[in-house]
Amino acid sequence: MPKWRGMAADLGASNGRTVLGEYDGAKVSLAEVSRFSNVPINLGGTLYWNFLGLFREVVAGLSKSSSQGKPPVSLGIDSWAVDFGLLDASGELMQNPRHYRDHHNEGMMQEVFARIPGAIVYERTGIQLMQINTLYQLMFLRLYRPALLQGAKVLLLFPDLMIYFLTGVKIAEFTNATTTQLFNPYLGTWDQELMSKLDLPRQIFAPIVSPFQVIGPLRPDIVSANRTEKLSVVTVGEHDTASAVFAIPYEAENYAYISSGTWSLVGTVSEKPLITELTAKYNFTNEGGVNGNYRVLKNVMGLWLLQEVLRRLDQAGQSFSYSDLSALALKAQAFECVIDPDGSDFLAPVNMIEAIQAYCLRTHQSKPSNPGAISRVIFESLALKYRFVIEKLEQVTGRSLEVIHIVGGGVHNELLCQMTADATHKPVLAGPAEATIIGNICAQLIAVKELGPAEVPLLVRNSFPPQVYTPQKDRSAWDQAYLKLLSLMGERGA
Ligand code: LFR
Repeated sequence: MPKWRGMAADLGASNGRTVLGEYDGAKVSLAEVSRFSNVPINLGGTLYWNFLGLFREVVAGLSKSSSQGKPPVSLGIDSWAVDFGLLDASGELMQNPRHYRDHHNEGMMQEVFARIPGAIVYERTGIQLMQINTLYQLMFLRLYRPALLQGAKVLLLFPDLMIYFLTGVKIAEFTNATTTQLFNPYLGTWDQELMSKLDLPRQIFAPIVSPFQVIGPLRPDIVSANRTEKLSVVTVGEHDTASAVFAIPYEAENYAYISSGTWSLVGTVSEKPLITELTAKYNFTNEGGVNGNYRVLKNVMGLWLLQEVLRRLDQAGQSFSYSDLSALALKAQAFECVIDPDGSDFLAPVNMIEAIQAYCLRTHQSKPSNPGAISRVIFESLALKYRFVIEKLEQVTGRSLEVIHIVGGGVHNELLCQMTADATHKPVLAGPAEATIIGNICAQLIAVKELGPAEVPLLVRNSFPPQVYTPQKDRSAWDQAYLKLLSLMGERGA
């Protein structure tokens, strides 16, 4: 019998899972209960998440584990950040939450900056200026859906929306709240002044609650239908990246991390937010961490590029898996082309393959013409971009970052892990792949007083030992390709 059993509901941009975590006093182990795809829906030209379907899946996961005789005593929910639902005065969901890649967000940064300069928005929030942020999504509503915004009583970010429909309690979990770009880390709360200046409703933001708190039991209707009497919902790092970084099995403090999934979040951890001219110049974000610290990081476009290539190939009747593409990339010519993965052409293109080919031609390079060549360009370019971000991180923190921890699904991609070590000339410690779920489970263990926050890295290391990748000795080819990336980005080499 384990000492404790809890459930993590982890909602990712392409699929979600419910997973049981068990703790025996020395190690954590995981057992997947359910896995479901998360397919956004284009309805009338707007891209939405399927909130109702995802909610049903989370409840079904709880019900399944109880009926298998393994009822969890707690539940923590995490998902991507920035997206939200609005509730009206009677607590009804007014609209399915929109997807951060919905094209209506285009141009909204400019609308905000016409009212408050971007530099001030950054200074007040420390959050990278990115079109996906809640702030810009709200600007769209304020300008083009004013009635919706006026009728809204409460705004809840995605996991908080789940928590509300599970428990009836309305909160804004800290780590996720910071990603909205409406949280002021100096004030430690919502930035009312920013909201007023943009004429956004100030009263719709819920009270901010930190991780490790017990929120309460499930609504009676859910309990009786699913035999979940003993379960409490607790707050974890509801932002998936916060949970993933919380589970890094680090030994010394001087590490960089890459939380590698649909996005690659490349950063380091800081006790205080770092908001300086230099962090502004490189658009580093300061997202709230599970421990109340801050993740100084940048979003790199990540495996989204590959996911979209796979989707495109599939549509064209060519079915490949991730490992097929990695194997083909390994055999493809090295350094045929370099792209800046964060070029705006790659955020939501109709056809990722064509977008990459057009970029290469436009920048006077050859056209990668088969799946292996395209995948190789993606992997090499990601590894080079990681190097760029880590070098800038060292510059803005004034710290030398000696190792790189890679966590998240990208850990399974051995080629990319090795390329990351080679491109950066730093050792890589890869794992755990399930960092988000493990971080979610560990936060629950803290909430129920089984564990202290400082014990997490060692517990994770003992439970899921990371794999080491050592950089190859000859750095010249990578260094040359790096100069190419810098020139594509309009940066000068060191
Ligand atoms: C990763 C992630 C990133 C966030 C992006 C959009 O899943 O949460 O941290 O920037 O998704 O929310």
